Amino acid sequence: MKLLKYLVPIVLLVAVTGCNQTEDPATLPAISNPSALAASVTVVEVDIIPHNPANRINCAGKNRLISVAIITTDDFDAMDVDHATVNFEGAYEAHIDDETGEPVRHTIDVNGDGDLDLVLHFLYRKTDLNCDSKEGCLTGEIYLGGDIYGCDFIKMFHK
Ligand SMILES: [Ca+2]
Ligand SMILES: [Ca+2]
Repeated sequence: MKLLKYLVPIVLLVAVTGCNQTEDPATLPAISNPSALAASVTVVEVDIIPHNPANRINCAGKNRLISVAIITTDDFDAMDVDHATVNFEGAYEAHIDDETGEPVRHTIDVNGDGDLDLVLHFLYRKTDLNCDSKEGCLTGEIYLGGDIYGCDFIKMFHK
């Protein structure tokens, strides 16, 4: 079972030493930066261009699609992610269903571990990436509540 993912949100900036699964945020001492407590975010494993460990992207190819996978792990089920909310460097899923107008959901086991992963496709020119980018990051929402965040490196090249 993967119930732990709901019980152990990773609180960015706050939980340096681990997960505060029993502490009520209201009982935490006041800190000077309120934004640090604003939201709990689950950090997810991201694989830019699955099956390609080099993650090389031709930054002259403005119309190319960049595939990005959110990987299911022991602690996180990528199937819980609302794909329509996933924003990768300013872009959303490029494949839109002709009939419904909704973003198409792609679930593929990209790393062959037996668990389905969520694969998204982003039009390069709709992203904020450029030839100097060193990584690509995404944010998104979980159907039952909560946010995700994850990054992977990119090696831009120019022909
Ligand atoms: Ca990759
Ligand atoms: Ca998998």
